[in-house]
Amino acid sequence: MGLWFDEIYDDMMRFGLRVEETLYSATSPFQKIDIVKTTKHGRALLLDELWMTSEGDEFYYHEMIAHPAMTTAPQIERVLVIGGGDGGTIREVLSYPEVKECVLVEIDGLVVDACRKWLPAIGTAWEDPRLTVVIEDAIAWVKAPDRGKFDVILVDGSDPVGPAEGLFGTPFYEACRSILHPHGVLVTQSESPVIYRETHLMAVRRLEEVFGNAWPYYSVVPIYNGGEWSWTYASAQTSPFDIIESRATRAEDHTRLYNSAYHRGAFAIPNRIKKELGR
Ligand code: SPD
Repeated sequence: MGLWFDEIYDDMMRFGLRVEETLYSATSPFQKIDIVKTTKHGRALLLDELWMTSEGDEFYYHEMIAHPAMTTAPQIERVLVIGGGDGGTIREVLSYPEVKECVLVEIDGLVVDACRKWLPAIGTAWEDPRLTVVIEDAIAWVKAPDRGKFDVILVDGSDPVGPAEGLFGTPFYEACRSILHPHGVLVTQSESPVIYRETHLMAVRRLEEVFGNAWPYYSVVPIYNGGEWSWTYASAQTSPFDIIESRATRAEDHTRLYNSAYHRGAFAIPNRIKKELGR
């Protein structure tokens, strides 16, 4: 049988991968961090025993958190990434030459150190001179008075238990709005519409209240329990349907999933969610 690692959901459902070896294991003040070598997906990161990303499937998540905002925001000079300590989201952001500054605010420095060492195939942009890495609690960081305004904010947190819980709260969304240009776009990972439906709906409703508009969108992430995953796009003035085709076409030079047709399709809301959101 060998060694398997299972992420167990609510004592009812599990998603497992065969693991050949544990490469790194530590407990930070915030969480348990493991990097393992899986047979199917190569090296993978777990936080508090939940799958976060893997070399083999990471593009499903990182392309979809980054490109819908990056191809529609009118300006993409200043980008803030919250969480994202594995480096996959900043890699996609920094693939745009229009980006002049990208700030990554991650609460757990140990995650960044471990991923830089053990997941270099995912984090290929750590040395980009446009990047500033800040190890701080983003919930406090976004509230400080001197942050300036951003064009895009991407919230790449873990599940809303432990350190990431506040990343789903209205006060955090309000603080993000205050440091986003009115034309700016915020995208947050908004959980599985299959197994965390209530959390998903709550995030969409809160973002809609704060920004006036919120569009959930959907795709798959093979290593996440439930399979189907969601992100939510919020902006006071910008629509996710106004794709700047020249940017999308350039992104497609390297993307494995994302293209502008996929982007449009991802914003189709499944009926069960549509009804719950009253749309
Ligand atoms: N259930 C896992 C949710 C994790 C979302 N963030 C993943 C981090 C990848 N950069």
